[in-house]
Amino acid sequence: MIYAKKNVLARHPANPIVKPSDMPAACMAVYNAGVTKTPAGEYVMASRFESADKVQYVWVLRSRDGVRFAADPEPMRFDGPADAMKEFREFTEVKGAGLNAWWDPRICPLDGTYYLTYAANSGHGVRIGIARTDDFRTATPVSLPFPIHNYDAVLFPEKIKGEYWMLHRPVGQWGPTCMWIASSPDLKYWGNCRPIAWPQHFWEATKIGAGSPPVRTDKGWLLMYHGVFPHTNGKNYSAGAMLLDLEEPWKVVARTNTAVLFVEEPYEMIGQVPNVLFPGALVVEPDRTVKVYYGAADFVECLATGTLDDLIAACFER
Ligand code: BMA
Repeated sequence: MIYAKKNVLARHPANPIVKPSDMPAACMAVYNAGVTKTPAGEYVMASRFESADKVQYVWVLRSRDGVRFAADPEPMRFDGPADAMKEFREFTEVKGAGLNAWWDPRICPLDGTYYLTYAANSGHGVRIGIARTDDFRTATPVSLPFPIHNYDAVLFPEKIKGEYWMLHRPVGQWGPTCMWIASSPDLKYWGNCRPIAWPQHFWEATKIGAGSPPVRTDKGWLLMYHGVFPHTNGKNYSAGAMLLDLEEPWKVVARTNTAVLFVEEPYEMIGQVPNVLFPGALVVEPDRTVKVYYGAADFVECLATGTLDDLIAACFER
């Protein structure tokens, strides 16, 4: 198909808005962040920070305008009850290497506090972790919902039908790698697992996965997701948007035919992993403008802006 030129989302002129030199410690890369706007109007970014020895941390940055972020002096700490910490260490440290391997945090406001979902690697393979934080300085491990080969998890910001809900992304073995949903009474024990969205278009042919936690709109739960195309020289990541039914979130209401953001700028092409545009947060402002935060080339963090109405309209465009 040939599509008209349009800018559903426009890159911010200050891009990349966070880069390794902005961090207060030696940094190989800072990217794939989750972002939330607090009721007090502060933007909090939980970034994936890679130290000079390639260990992964979550490092928080804060902002008054959603564009200029200042990093906390130290990375986020994990602390909590001994049994939760034991389990957390068991699945975020690579045996022998002691690697602190938890990354790609997404932030979801829920139950008056904040939950982080992240990918955890212990050397067994990647699995999902959930942690809770009130201050974004210390996080308490909550659970590690599924076994390995599952990540790109985002929580819904409210209970639906009395349960917590989460999108997740098991790696397909005999079928396509697609987005699944699950529900839980307590954020620890998860069930009702079912696939809900598959790759449909060339730009997302290899796999799709949730990007931002869903945001309630009058047309459904709106979220950003990533789609991957298998070029000869490596994977190419783009961003699309999707609407899920408010009451039955396993039903896709509409999704973008085309990518709404795809690799165009040098900072998306040149980095640790070229041609990666990885959305992790969607912030809707009171004036119905939106901020979409995305990691670029597994190296820096970027921002694109637009309007809620354009993003929703793009989901329905055929
Ligand atoms: C995925 C994740 C992301 C990363 C992407 C591109 O599998 O590990 O963190 O941005 O690959 O390298």
